[in-house]
Amino acid sequence: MLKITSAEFLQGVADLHQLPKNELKEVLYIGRSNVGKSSLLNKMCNRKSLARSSNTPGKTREINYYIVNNHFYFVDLPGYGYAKVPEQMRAGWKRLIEDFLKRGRPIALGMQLIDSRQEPTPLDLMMMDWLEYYEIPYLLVLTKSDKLPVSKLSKQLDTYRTRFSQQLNEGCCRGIVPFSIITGDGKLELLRMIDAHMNHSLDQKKEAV
Ligand SMILES: Nc1nc2c(ncn2[C@@H]2O[C@H](COP(=O)(O)OP(=O)(O)O)[C@@H](O)[C@H]2O)c(=O)[nH]1
Ligand SMILES: [Mg+2]
Repeated sequence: MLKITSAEFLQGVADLHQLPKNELKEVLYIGRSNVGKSSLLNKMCNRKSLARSSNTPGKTREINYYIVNNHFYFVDLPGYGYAKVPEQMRAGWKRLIEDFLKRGRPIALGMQLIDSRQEPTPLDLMMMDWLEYYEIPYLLVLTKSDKLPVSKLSKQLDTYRTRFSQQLNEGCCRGIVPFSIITGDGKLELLRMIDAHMNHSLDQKKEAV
């Protein structure tokens, strides 16, 4: 089981020329503003405020790199979907994310976060389409699972599994995981999945040599 023993903020990237040059594996955190991205990242690292939990959603426009165990990166992509963001900024976000994905970074796993109480938004679906297109393995992480009664959460999981059965069976979606920073629900599962994908891609590389 993966154990996170150290995690440090490395850099914020606003211009893709600033991306780290080494080839450490990356785990992406993707989701709309306020979905619980910073909270998830902090919880995974057992830290209170490694990733800033912002009160002004839509403000972070940088791709934030964190180095974990001196061995791989957690990459916090800028949140999207904040209603008050001007159209120009929205277009800038889209370009940044797509240019980033096009670069063919060594991405081990994407974490697509969606609020467990809600349906995916059009931008969530667009992100999933991009992950599929670039063949990046990803998880759907249903955040704030503590806010739903157990029976409703399990119903919601069924709904998601049915709706995204094609992505689960034939595409790049590797699972749907409920998560809560309050109860710790999902944390072990996410650590296990990150670990598996990290090693999986290493093995693939070895085989290719
Ligand atoms: N109840 C509950 N609240 C959460 C959870 N995760 C995040 N939040 C709250 O949701 C809000 C947005 O979280 P944040 O991590 O800043 O979202 P981000 O904008 O996606 O980075 C904050 O008030 C968090 O405390 C969770 O698992 N359970
Ligand atoms: Mg945040």
